[in-house]
Amino acid sequence: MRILMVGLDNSGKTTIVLKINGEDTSVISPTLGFNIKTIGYTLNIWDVGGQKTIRSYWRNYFEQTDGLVWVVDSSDLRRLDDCRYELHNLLKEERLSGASLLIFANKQDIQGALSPDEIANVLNLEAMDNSRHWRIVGCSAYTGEGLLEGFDWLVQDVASRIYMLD
Ligand SMILES: Nc1nc2c(ncn2[C@@H]2O[C@H](COP(=O)(O)OP(=O)(O)O)[C@@H](O)[C@H]2O)c(=O)[nH]1
Ligand SMILES: [Mg+2]
Repeated sequence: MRILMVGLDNSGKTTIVLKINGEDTSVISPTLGFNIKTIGYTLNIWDVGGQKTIRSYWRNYFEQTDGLVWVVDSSDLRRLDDCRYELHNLLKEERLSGASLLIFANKQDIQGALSPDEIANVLNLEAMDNSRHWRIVGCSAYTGEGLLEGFDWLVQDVASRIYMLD
């Protein structure tokens, strides 16, 4: 299973991965009944936006991507327009059209952070293609809240499409 984690720089991608890797208990899936690390997955991480975007290079990964994780800094209100633009831009990629999309509304521990519903509104998620499998989950890479719920959904959604587990 190949997962691509993307978002503006500073959204919390590295912190999420450190939290997941540091806490074994946080990755045991209650619905699937196994640790997502044991099923074997590859995770690539990419900062988008500004000059860090090297899209031609990252295109090589798109073809093999089963699950896409888009990470949002829910407290960074000034960059939400950039965030929406970059997300919809990425979703135009033909080769990502089959990927399940998990949106992490991260940094929910910060006072004043927008809720997942508010983030969904601002990012105009309802405007996405009907065929897209997607879900938004509020999380905090600091407390770990929401991380399991999000990855659990993603892994299960991908598994049901690709590996036909039941
Ligand atoms: N309060 C809070 N800070 C966070 C959270 N996740 C990440 N950060 C902080 O946000 C900054 C950017 O995080 P980082 O993981 O480097 O973002 P990346 O550029 O997307 O990899 C760092 O200072 C992190 O400590 C979170 O859930 N809550
Ligand atoms: Mg990083």
